[in-house]
Amino acid sequence: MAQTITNGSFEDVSGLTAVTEAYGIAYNGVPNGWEFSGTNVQVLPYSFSSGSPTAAAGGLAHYVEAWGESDIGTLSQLVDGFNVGDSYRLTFDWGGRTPFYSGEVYDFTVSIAGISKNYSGLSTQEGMYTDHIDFQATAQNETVAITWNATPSLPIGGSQQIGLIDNFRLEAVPEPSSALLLGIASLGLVARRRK
Ligand SMILES: [Ca+2]
Repeated sequence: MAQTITNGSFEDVSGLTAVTEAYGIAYNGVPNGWEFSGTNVQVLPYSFSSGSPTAAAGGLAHYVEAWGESDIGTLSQLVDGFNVGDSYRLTFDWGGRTPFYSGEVYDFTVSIAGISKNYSGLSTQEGMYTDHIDFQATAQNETVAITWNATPSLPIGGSQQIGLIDNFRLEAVPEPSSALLLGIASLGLVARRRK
């Protein structure tokens, strides 16, 4: 069965507050299906500014990012339906954005089932990149989370995070042994048909 992340593409902006800013329409508020521990999280169109990245393959219109001075927060979602011990892959698209101010960085961590990946650097890039985390389910429920880390040494009074993320999706990964057995079974079927 499928383990579905609700609104993993951040395309559902219903209920959020649309705010017309200098660079385009931003949607303030916690994205549907998600929880957020901080205060400043936004869903933004890829056209938000000249520095926004080009949408990743698939061309979906919005991504999510958080910003602030400190303790920016964690966006998370509890996902149901895992089989303990089975293997899964969490895939997502991430990127930086051309900074509004010199020296802005991105620094965030994506995690699930006790496995995490950190992304950090100077925000000079405009592209979106696809990465994934392979994990074994440790429970029927697992939390998908992205934490924007505070970086107090930065200008404008502290952190100004512009790390962004989009297109969280999950898939089950067949165990090598299972895949091998399936392969052998298929060969057996083919051999039988040839007789
Ligand atoms: Ca999207």
